[in-house]
Amino acid sequence: MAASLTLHWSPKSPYVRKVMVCAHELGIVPRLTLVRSVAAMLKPNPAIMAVNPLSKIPTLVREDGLALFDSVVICEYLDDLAGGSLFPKQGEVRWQALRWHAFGDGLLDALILWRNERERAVPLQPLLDAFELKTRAALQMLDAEAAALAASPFSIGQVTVGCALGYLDYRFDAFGWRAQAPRLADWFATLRERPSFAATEPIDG
Ligand SMILES: N[C@@H](CCC(=O)N[C@@H](CS)C(=O)NCC(=O)O)C(=O)O
Repeated sequence: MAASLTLHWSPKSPYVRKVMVCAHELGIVPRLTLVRSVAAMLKPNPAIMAVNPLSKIPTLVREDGLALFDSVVICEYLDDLAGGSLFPKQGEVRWQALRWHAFGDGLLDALILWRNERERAVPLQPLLDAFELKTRAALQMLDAEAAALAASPFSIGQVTVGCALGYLDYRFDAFGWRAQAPRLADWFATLRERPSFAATEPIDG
């Protein structure tokens, strides 16, 4: 029987969602043992730190004890394990996939810092303004690339951009991103219908 993999997991984390979307796409969800893990910047979690000193999720622990992180590495590992094509090996499609992957991750990093700042007792307004400016610009760029996102082979690029948009829905509902990026919104509406995305909608709890 194939070795099982333990994933430090939360239904709220967009980076964990990337991993789960990949696992669904690759048909290897049954190989994952999910361990509900709380990772909070202000409260390092000893259970995660035992395998990942950075106390971040996702962290994947193999049966031989090796812990893999972060989501970038885990997603590629799962793709390799399953013989998938979420990480195109060569050509222009590879660079486009990696570019969208990096961009989606960068947008998520900004959104998470934005949310942290927003929730402070006295947020720094110039920082909030800067995150909003970058997010609007990111949406503008992705909206211009909506046709390319739809036409390119499905890859880690679409997975990650989709998880970033899902996080906007989850934590920035009032921001109304769809009105700023209508073509992207249409693309995302189709993406959300994929079983891998439908099965991993963020939830509280
Ligand atoms: N670059 C990392 C980011 C992971 C990350 O920041 N995860 C958050 C949860 S959404 C976390 O673990 N935060 C806890 C912390 O920063 O201490 C990845 O792609 O996996």
